[in-house]
Amino acid sequence: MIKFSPTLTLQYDTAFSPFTAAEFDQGLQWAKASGFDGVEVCISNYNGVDIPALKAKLDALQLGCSTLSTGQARTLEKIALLSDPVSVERTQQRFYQHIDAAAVLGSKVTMGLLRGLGVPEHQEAQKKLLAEQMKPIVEYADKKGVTIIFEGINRYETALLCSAAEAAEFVRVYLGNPDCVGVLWDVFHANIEDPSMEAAIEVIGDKLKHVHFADSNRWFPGYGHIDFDGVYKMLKARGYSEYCSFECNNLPSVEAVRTNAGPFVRHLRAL
Ligand code: LER
Ligand code: MN
Repeated sequence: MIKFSPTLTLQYDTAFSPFTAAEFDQGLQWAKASGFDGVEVCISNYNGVDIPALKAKLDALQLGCSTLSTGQARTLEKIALLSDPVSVERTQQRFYQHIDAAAVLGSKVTMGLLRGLGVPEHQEAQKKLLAEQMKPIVEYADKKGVTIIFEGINRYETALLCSAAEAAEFVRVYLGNPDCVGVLWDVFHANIEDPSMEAAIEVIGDKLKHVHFADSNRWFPGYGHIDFDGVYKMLKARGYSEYCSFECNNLPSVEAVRTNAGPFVRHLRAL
Protein backbone atom coordinates (compact mmCIF):
# COMPACT_ATOMS: atom_id res chain seq x y z
CA MET A 1 0.00 0.00 0.00
CA ILE A 2 1.26 3.44 -0.91
CA LYS A 3 1.51 5.76 2.09
CA PHE A 4 1.05 9.54 2.23
CA SER A 5 2.69 12.33 4.19
CA PRO A 6 2.63 16.14 4.16
CA THR A 7 5.73 18.26 4.84
CA LEU A 8 5.74 19.83 8.30
CA THR A 9 8.54 21.97 9.65
CA LEU A 10 9.76 21.60 13.20
CA GLN A 11 12.22 24.50 13.57
CA TYR A 12 12.25 27.09 10.82
CA ASP A 13 9.35 28.12 8.60
CA THR A 14 9.33 27.01 4.98
CA ALA A 15 6.97 27.57 2.06
CA PHE A 16 6.61 23.76 1.80
CA SER A 17 4.91 23.39 5.17
CA PRO A 18 1.23 24.38 5.48
CA PHE A 19 1.87 25.05 9.18
CA THR A 20 4.58 27.22 10.73
CA ALA A 21 7.10 25.71 13.11
CA ALA A 22 5.17 27.29 16.00
CA GLU A 23 2.05 25.48 14.74
CA PHE A 24 3.79 22.08 14.46
CA ASP A 25 1.46 20.30 16.90
CA GLN A 26 -1.58 21.73 15.10
CA GLY A 27 -0.04 20.42 11.87
CA LEU A 28 0.20 16.93 13.34
CA GLN A 29 -3.48 17.04 14.32
CA TRP A 30 -4.38 18.20 10.80
CA ALA A 31 -2.26 15.43 9.23
CA LYS A 32 -4.06 12.84 11.32
CA ALA A 33 -7.51 14.26 10.61
CA SER A 34 -6.71 14.45 6.88
CA GLY A 35 -5.96 10.73 6.74
CA PHE A 36 -2.18 10.89 6.28
CA ASP A 37 -0.06 7.89 7.33
CA GLY A 38 2.86 9.98 8.51
CA VAL A 39 4.64 13.29 8.17
CA GLU A 40 7.83 14.42 6.45
CA VAL A 41 9.67 16.56 9.00
CA CYS A 42 12.05 19.44 8.15
CA ILE A 43 14.89 19.57 10.66
CA SER A 44 17.79 21.93 10.05
CA ASN A 45 19.94 21.29 13.15
CA TYR A 46 19.58 19.54 16.51
CA ASN A 47 19.88 22.56 18.82
CA GLY A 48 16.99 22.14 21.24
CA VAL A 49 15.37 19.37 19.20
CA ASP A 50 13.98 16.55 21.34
CA ILE A 51 13.69 13.51 19.07
CA PRO A 52 12.23 11.09 21.69
CA ALA A 53 9.55 13.74 22.43
CA LEU A 54 8.78 14.02 18.70
CA LYS A 55 8.57 10.23 18.44
CA ALA A 56 6.14 10.17 21.39
CA LYS A 57 3.91 12.79 19.73
CA LEU A 58 3.85 10.82 16.47
CA ASP A 59 3.15 7.56 18.27
CA ALA A 60 0.28 9.11 20.22
CA LEU A 61 -1.39 9.95 16.89
CA GLN A 62 -0.26 6.72 15.21
CA LEU A 63 1.60 8.72 12.58
CA GLY A 64 4.88 7.61 11.04
CA CYS A 65 7.75 9.80 9.91
CA SER A 66 8.41 9.31 6.20
CA THR A 67 11.70 11.15 5.89
CA LEU A 68 13.74 13.94 7.44
CA SER A 69 13.97 16.86 5.06
CA THR A 70 17.49 18.23 5.55
CA GLY A 71 18.02 21.02 3.01
CA GLN A 72 17.29 24.07 5.16
CA ALA A 73 20.81 24.02 6.64
CA ARG A 74 22.34 24.80 3.26
CA THR A 75 20.83 28.27 3.16
CA LEU A 76 20.66 28.88 6.92
CA GLU A 77 24.22 27.75 7.74
CA LYS A 78 25.86 27.76 4.31
CA ILE A 79 27.01 24.14 4.64
CA ALA A 80 27.07 21.47 1.91
CA LEU A 81 29.04 18.46 0.69
CA LEU A 82 30.27 20.06 -2.53
CA SER A 83 32.05 22.81 -0.64
CA ASP A 84 35.19 23.64 1.34
CA PRO A 85 36.63 21.05 3.77
CA VAL A 86 35.26 22.70 6.93
CA SER A 87 31.79 22.82 5.45
CA VAL A 88 32.06 19.21 4.24
CA GLU A 89 32.98 18.06 7.75
CA ARG A 90 30.09 19.99 9.31
CA THR A 91 27.67 18.56 6.73
CA GLN A 92 28.86 15.00 7.35
CA GLN A 93 28.44 15.51 11.11
CA ARG A 94 24.94 16.88 10.50
CA PHE A 95 24.01 13.80 8.48
CA TYR A 96 25.19 11.54 11.31
CA GLN A 97 22.79 13.43 13.58
CA HIS A 98 19.99 13.09 11.03
CA ILE A 99 20.69 9.35 10.78
CA ASP A 100 20.61 8.97 14.59
CA ALA A 101 17.27 10.81 14.66
CA ALA A 102 15.90 8.73 11.77
CA ALA A 103 16.85 5.52 13.59
CA VAL A 104 14.62 6.62 16.49
CA LEU A 105 11.80 7.88 14.28
CA GLY A 106 11.86 4.95 11.84
CA SER A 107 12.25 7.39 8.96
CA LYS A 108 14.52 7.86 5.99
CA VAL A 109 16.93 10.80 5.53
CA THR A 110 16.81 13.02 2.46
CA MET A 111 19.96 13.98 0.54
CA GLY A 112 18.72 16.93 -1.49
CA LEU A 113 20.25 20.39 -1.69
CA LEU A 114 22.56 19.74 1.25
CA ARG A 115 24.80 17.92 -1.20
CA GLY A 116 25.68 21.35 -2.65
CA LEU A 117 24.76 23.05 -5.88
CA GLY A 118 27.82 22.15 -7.94
CA VAL A 119 28.97 24.00 -11.05
CA PRO A 120 28.14 23.20 -14.69
CA GLU A 121 31.76 22.30 -15.56
CA HIS A 122 33.60 19.05 -14.69
CA GLN A 123 30.47 17.03 -13.90
CA GLU A 124 32.36 13.75 -13.75
CA ALA A 125 34.88 15.00 -11.19
CA GLN A 126 32.12 16.49 -9.02
CA LYS A 127 30.11 13.26 -9.03
CA LYS A 128 33.20 11.31 -7.96
CA LEU A 129 33.96 13.87 -5.26
CA LEU A 130 30.38 13.84 -3.99
CA ALA A 131 30.40 10.02 -3.87
CA GLU A 132 33.65 10.19 -1.87
CA GLN A 133 32.18 12.70 0.58
CA MET A 134 29.00 10.69 0.95
CA LYS A 135 30.91 7.47 1.69
CA PRO A 136 31.19 7.90 5.49
CA ILE A 137 27.54 9.01 5.60
CA VAL A 138 26.44 5.92 3.69
CA GLU A 139 28.55 3.67 5.95
CA TYR A 140 27.01 5.27 9.04
CA ALA A 141 23.48 4.89 7.62
CA ASP A 142 24.15 1.24 6.84
CA LYS A 143 25.40 0.62 10.38
CA LYS A 144 22.28 2.28 11.84
CA GLY A 145 19.82 0.58 9.47
CA VAL A 146 18.65 3.90 7.97
CA THR A 147 17.94 4.59 4.29
CA ILE A 148 19.31 7.74 2.62
CA ILE A 149 17.18 8.96 -0.28
CA PHE A 150 19.03 10.82 -3.01
CA GLU A 151 16.97 13.39 -4.91
CA GLY A 152 17.32 14.55 -8.51
CA ILE A 153 16.77 18.32 -8.44
CA ASN A 154 16.03 20.44 -11.51
CA ARG A 155 18.65 22.43 -13.43
CA TYR A 156 17.48 25.82 -12.15
CA GLU A 157 18.35 24.83 -8.57
CA THR A 158 21.42 22.59 -9.02
CA ALA A 159 24.12 22.13 -11.67
CA LEU A 160 24.29 18.34 -11.57
CA LEU A 161 22.23 15.22 -10.88
CA CYS A 162 18.98 16.77 -12.05
CA SER A 163 17.04 13.96 -13.74
CA ALA A 164 15.76 10.62 -12.50
CA ALA A 165 18.23 8.81 -14.75
CA GLU A 166 21.17 10.81 -13.37
CA ALA A 167 20.10 10.32 -9.75
CA ALA A 168 19.63 6.57 -10.29
CA GLU A 169 22.97 6.26 -12.08
CA PHE A 170 24.72 8.17 -9.30
CA VAL A 171 23.32 5.78 -6.67
CA ARG A 172 23.96 2.62 -8.69
CA VAL A 173 27.33 3.41 -10.27
CA TYR A 174 29.06 6.18 -8.31
CA LEU A 175 27.91 5.08 -4.85
CA GLY A 176 28.18 1.39 -5.77
CA ASN A 177 24.49 0.57 -5.30
CA PRO A 178 24.37 0.23 -1.50
CA ASP A 179 21.12 -1.23 -0.14
CA CYS A 180 20.80 1.70 2.26
CA VAL A 181 20.62 4.36 -0.49
CA GLY A 182 17.56 4.87 -2.65
CA VAL A 183 16.20 7.55 -4.97
CA LEU A 184 13.75 10.29 -4.05
CA TRP A 185 11.78 11.15 -7.17
CA ASP A 186 10.11 14.58 -7.10
CA VAL A 187 7.48 14.92 -9.83
CA PHE A 188 7.93 18.73 -9.95
CA HIS A 189 11.58 18.24 -10.95
CA ALA A 190 10.59 15.31 -13.17
CA ASN A 191 8.23 17.55 -15.14
CA ILE A 192 11.27 19.69 -16.03
CA GLU A 193 13.95 17.02 -16.42
CA ASP A 194 12.55 13.61 -17.30
CA PRO A 195 11.41 12.46 -20.76
CA SER A 196 8.18 11.14 -19.24
CA MET A 197 6.85 10.11 -15.83
CA GLU A 198 6.74 6.51 -17.05
CA ALA A 199 10.37 6.56 -18.23
CA ALA A 200 11.49 8.07 -14.91
CA ILE A 201 9.74 5.41 -12.83
CA GLU A 202 11.20 2.75 -15.11
CA VAL A 203 14.80 4.01 -14.92
CA ILE A 204 14.73 4.36 -11.13
CA GLY A 205 13.22 0.88 -10.82
CA ASP A 206 13.87 -0.86 -7.51
CA LYS A 207 15.81 2.12 -6.15
CA LEU A 208 12.61 4.19 -5.82
CA LYS A 209 12.12 4.80 -2.09
CA HIS A 210 10.25 8.12 -1.81
CA VAL A 211 8.17 10.39 -4.04
CA HIS A 212 7.54 14.15 -3.73
CA PHE A 213 4.21 15.45 -5.00
CA ALA A 214 3.81 19.02 -6.26
CA ASP A 215 2.21 20.14 -9.49
CA SER A 216 4.08 21.51 -12.55
CA ASN A 217 4.00 25.04 -11.06
CA ARG A 218 4.79 23.71 -7.56
CA TRP A 219 1.25 24.48 -6.45
CA PHE A 220 -0.83 21.83 -4.71
CA PRO A 221 -1.71 18.90 -7.05
CA GLY A 222 -4.61 19.73 -9.33
CA TYR A 223 -3.60 23.37 -9.94
CA GLY A 224 -1.01 22.61 -12.65
CA HIS A 225 -0.80 20.10 -15.48
CA ILE A 226 0.76 16.94 -13.99
CA ASP A 227 -1.46 13.87 -14.37
CA PHE A 228 -1.39 12.67 -10.75
CA ASP A 229 -3.94 9.93 -11.32
CA GLY A 230 -1.67 8.54 -14.05
CA VAL A 231 1.49 8.81 -11.91
CA TYR A 232 -0.24 7.19 -8.94
CA LYS A 233 -1.60 4.33 -11.07
CA MET A 234 1.89 3.68 -12.51
CA LEU A 235 3.43 3.61 -9.04
CA LYS A 236 0.70 1.30 -7.79
CA ALA A 237 1.03 -1.01 -10.80
CA ARG A 238 4.76 -1.38 -10.06
CA GLY A 239 4.04 -2.38 -6.47
CA TYR A 240 5.47 0.84 -4.98
CA SER A 241 4.70 0.76 -1.27
CA GLU A 242 6.67 3.68 0.18
CA TYR A 243 5.50 7.27 0.73
CA CYS A 244 4.14 9.84 -1.67
CA SER A 245 4.86 13.04 0.22
CA PHE A 246 3.48 16.50 -0.51
CA GLU A 247 6.21 19.08 -0.99
CA CYS A 248 4.45 21.95 -2.69
CA ASN A 249 4.35 25.67 -2.08
CA ASN A 250 1.36 26.88 -0.12
CA LEU A 251 -0.42 27.80 -3.35
CA PRO A 252 -3.03 28.79 -4.39
CA SER A 253 -3.26 29.43 -0.61
CA VAL A 254 -2.40 27.76 2.66
CA GLU A 255 -6.14 27.29 3.25
CA ALA A 256 -6.50 25.51 -0.09
CA VAL A 257 -3.63 23.14 0.78
CA ARG A 258 -5.11 22.38 4.19
CA THR A 259 -8.60 21.84 2.76
CA ASN A 260 -7.66 19.89 -0.37
CA ALA A 261 -5.13 17.48 1.14
CA GLY A 262 -7.52 15.02 2.77
CA PRO A 263 -9.93 14.71 -0.19
CA PHE A 264 -7.00 14.41 -2.62
CA VAL A 265 -5.41 11.58 -0.64
CA ARG A 266 -8.79 9.81 -0.45
CA HIS A 267 -9.24 10.28 -4.21
CA LEU A 268 -5.87 8.67 -4.97
CA ARG A 269 -6.39 5.80 -2.54
CA ALA A 270 -9.66 4.97 -4.34
CA LEU A 271 -7.96 4.62 -7.76
C1 LER B 1 13.79 19.33 -1.92
O1 LER B 1 13.10 18.13 -1.74
C2 LER B 1 13.52 19.90 -3.24
O2 LER B 1 12.76 19.38 -4.01
C3 LER B 1 14.19 21.15 -3.59
O3 LER B 1 13.71 21.64 -4.81
C4 LER B 1 14.03 22.20 -2.51
O4 LER B 1 14.14 23.46 -3.03
MN1 MN C 1 11.66 17.56 -3.48
